[in-house]
Amino acid sequence: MSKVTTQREGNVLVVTLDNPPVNAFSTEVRNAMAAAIADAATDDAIEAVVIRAEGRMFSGGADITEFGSAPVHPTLPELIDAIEDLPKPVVIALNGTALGGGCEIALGCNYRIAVPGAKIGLPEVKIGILPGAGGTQRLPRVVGVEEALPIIVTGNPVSAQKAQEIGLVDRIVAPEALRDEAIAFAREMAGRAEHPVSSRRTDRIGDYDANVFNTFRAEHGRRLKGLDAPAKCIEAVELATRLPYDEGIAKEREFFMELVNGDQSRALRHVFFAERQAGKIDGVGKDVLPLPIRKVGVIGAGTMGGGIAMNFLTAGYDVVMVERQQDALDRGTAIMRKNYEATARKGRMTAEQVEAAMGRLTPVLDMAALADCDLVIEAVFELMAIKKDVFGQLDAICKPEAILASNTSYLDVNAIAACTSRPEQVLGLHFFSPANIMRLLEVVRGDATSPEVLATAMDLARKIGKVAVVSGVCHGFIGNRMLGARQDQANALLMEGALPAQVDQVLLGFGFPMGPFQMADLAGLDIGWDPDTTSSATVREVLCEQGRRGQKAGGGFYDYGADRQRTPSEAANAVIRDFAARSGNEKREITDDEIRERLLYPMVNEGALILEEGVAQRAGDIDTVWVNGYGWPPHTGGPMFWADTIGLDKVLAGLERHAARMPDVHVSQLLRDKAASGGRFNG
Ligand code: 3H9
Repeated sequence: MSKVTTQREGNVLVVTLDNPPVNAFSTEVRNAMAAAIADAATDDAIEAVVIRAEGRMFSGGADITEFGSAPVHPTLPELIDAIEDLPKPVVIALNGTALGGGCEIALGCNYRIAVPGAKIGLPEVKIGILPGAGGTQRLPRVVGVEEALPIIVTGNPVSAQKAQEIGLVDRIVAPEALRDEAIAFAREMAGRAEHPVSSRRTDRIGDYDANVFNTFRAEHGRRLKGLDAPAKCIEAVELATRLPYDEGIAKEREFFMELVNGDQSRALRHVFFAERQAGKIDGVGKDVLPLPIRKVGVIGAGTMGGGIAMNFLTAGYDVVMVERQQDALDRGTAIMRKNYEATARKGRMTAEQVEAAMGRLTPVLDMAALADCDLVIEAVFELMAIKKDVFGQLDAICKPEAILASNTSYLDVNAIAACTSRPEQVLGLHFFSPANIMRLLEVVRGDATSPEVLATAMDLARKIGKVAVVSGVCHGFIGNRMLGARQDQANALLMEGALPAQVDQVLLGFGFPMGPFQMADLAGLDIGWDPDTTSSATVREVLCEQGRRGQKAGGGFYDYGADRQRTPSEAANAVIRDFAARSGNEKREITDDEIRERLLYPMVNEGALILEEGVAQRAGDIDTVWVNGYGWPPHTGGPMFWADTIGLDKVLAGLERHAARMPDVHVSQLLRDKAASGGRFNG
């Protein structure tokens, strides 16, 4: 079936785009649309055009899969120019989301109408490019510089209402009336002699605060540091204020080509597709339908349990939350309410939504209340004996068809499943703290976990807004296992003469939001530390014994002031130096390059082992875990994509160079093979 069709409605030509799933402007679509516009130009019976779309949105923009190959004519900018140059009015009817090229095509039309639920935006910056089909030059001319800058530089869309306020949309109409209203609008405009043409408008662009660009750069400086695309976006908008349209558009094209062929955009496009690919489970086809989930049980009302429960409450599920003591239950419930209220204060929830979410929560002390839950997730203490006990009880209490999940971060899900009479209905659902905010969910597939249960977990993850990645069973699954490889080296580096601030700084410089020792301080050094059995055997133990239990205690690897700012700690460094002196290592100057290689190459190696063992389905899944759960900078694509980019032979050579200092790192055969053949982890 054709992806673009035309219908005549009297003197109006209706051009309909139908290219599921997101109506992307592929080569085929661009060709067909250009042909329709050419027909409209030559047909005297046609006095106006309506562009509309079928499906659940208007368009997700250019077809990103076509990036990286030579542009094919008509390009999107050429198509949009043809629409703008048509000497007959063109009305676009936005039936929903219109992003990137979808928004740019709207800017090329004379009139824009939208349904109330439409979201309109230019998210190109999020995939490391700028709007390259006129967006940076037309949008400021239509809405003014102050409104255009955040849309282009943050990539966040605006609602139809906001779009109308700023002049991006002319009318808002009900979805069921959209087609007819668009035709009526086009007919109404057909009689006029003049129509607004975005590229020729001068009424909105001249009047802006001269400091707007510098203020914007200063306000967003930290978030945009190290990224190529946002800087180019700002520059392009600035040029729109200074250059004639044709010259501005030539600069936009130049910037676009530079960015789209750069490493950052390649990496960000990889992240985009890897996240979507991660939702697909090898061997579980679309014919495997998810099981119905209406009521969810959560065991534990601590930070983790409460955060997990909030995900489901927000998404409209009924939740039963179980604790052993009334005061712990009350405390947990109060924190959840406080978190919701904070969200409401930021304008991201209404007071009614807060009450509705809390109204769906049933806090209880008795596990028997879980009997009719469709899914129960336990977030109790991370000890196998306790988990086994809980699963044994759940098996007896829960209805036979209920799914039982553990939020374990490290433990053997197969051993947990074996305590039940329904191992096929048991799996791991590993949330990341704070569980109501972090996007990652590791779905841990036990040997016996059924395809239906896996499909249900992936479907649920999508419904609660998570990026889900399937992991096999191993100690720490994908994320924590690789984190362990990094932490071993971070600790070893301290014993060889480095200090926490130097190690952390290297990762901050790489683009991580925090380094391993900052992270340890934030989590608390006393996780898993027992004052009764402490033996002063590790730096961490001694720091805990000294009361340096992390940021919450005012000190850990660093000292913290009242503002929670870290400063290097003489006391902690003395402990480290003392251990280093007794380690037998010769103290030496360690370069930042060595630190980066020692921290990151063993992670890549661990990722390769994880792939080799089949724990992860694909390299992109590992990247998705690290970008969404551990702050790996997305513009480098995740550990495996980054390794592909710098070259696997280089990674292998680095591992071999440092081998004597890393006796526990066993180099993966997969890495060796790929390095030898010039291969990549990601396709
Ligand atoms: C652009 O327009 C450039 C111009 O400025 C200049 C050009 C010269 N292309 O996300 P979903 C696939 S740049 C190709 O699950 P949702 C996606 O991979 C573009 N494929 O749906 C998935 O495939 P699969 C600027 C795309 O409803 C399927 O569609 N635009 C594209 O949750 C469903 O996607 C953007 O950056 C695409 N543009 O969300 C917007 N978009 O089924 C990028 C999606 O095989 N897209 N696919 O896994 C999005 O943000 C979301 O996909 C959207 C829908 C909000 C549209």
